Amino acid sequence: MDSYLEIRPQVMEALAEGEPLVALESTVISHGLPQPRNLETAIELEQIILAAGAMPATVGIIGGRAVVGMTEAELAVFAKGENIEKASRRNFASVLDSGGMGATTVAATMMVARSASIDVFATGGMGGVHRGEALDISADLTEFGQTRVAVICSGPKAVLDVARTYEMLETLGVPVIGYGTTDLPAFYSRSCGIGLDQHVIDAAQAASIMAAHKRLPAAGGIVFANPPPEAAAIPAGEIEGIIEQALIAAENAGIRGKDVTPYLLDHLAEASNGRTVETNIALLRSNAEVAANIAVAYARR
Ligand code: PSU
Ligand code: MN
Repeated sequence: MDSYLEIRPQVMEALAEGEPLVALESTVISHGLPQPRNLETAIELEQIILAAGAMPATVGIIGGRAVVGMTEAELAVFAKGENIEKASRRNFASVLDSGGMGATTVAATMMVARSASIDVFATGGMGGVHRGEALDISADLTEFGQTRVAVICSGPKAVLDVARTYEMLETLGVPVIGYGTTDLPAFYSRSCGIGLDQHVIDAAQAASIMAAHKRLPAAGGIVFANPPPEAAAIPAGEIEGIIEQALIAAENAGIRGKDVTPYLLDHLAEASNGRTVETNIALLRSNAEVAANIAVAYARR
């Protein structure tokens, strides 16, 4: 096994037995959700995956290795967020080399999941093409183009240019497959007005497409787009106003690079009196459960 990985025993065992596994990222813990909801959620997502019959493996960089299967104590340290670098592919080696801690983004977690032979990964919303002129495009997209992991998420984050993100995914050859929907969800919203021409109705069908996809040369990632639960979703029209305010605030504060997404999520949480946080958690839970079901169906094949 690649030496940059530290695969924990319970994950190693599940891999050896051919049991279903679901990877989880740690940027959402350290930089995406406020305390103490972030730690509660990180623990709960693992419980949901276990209850659905799969092994959870939260990924983070600790002491020069990419840990696959963080402990609860480690999750608690990441939830505190002190000295936890947001690590994507571009700065992964620096964080490893520093010997410090790094919270892995979608891109970095996909890379680690592939190295560890984990085929399924659950998160909230993916990164993508940011609005405006800055040519700020998340490395999540290029990772999807090259790394074969099925990622269950609720579409691109609503703060992005969702239409351009979808076009970019098409260019990169990434299947974007609605899970029980024919509309592209946009994180907080069940629909953003973009229709999907590929969809599945259940986990077995998702696993079947994954198996076909694996047969292709240089197969990259797959997006399974699972809309947020009806009760927690916020209609796009209702959230757009505060997103625009958040973008203006970020611009005025001179926020750039990897700080943009955490800043925007934080701003939305405050401006909505915590409503976006509850939606984010509800969709994370749902995505974890769907991911576990897909992992179980895939492992059965
Ligand atoms: N999903 C969430 N909350 C988050 C993220 C995803 O519900 O905070 C994180 C992911 O780790 C994703 C990152 O990779 O936001 C995107 O950051 P950027 O736009 O800087 O690539
Ligand atoms: Mn960026």
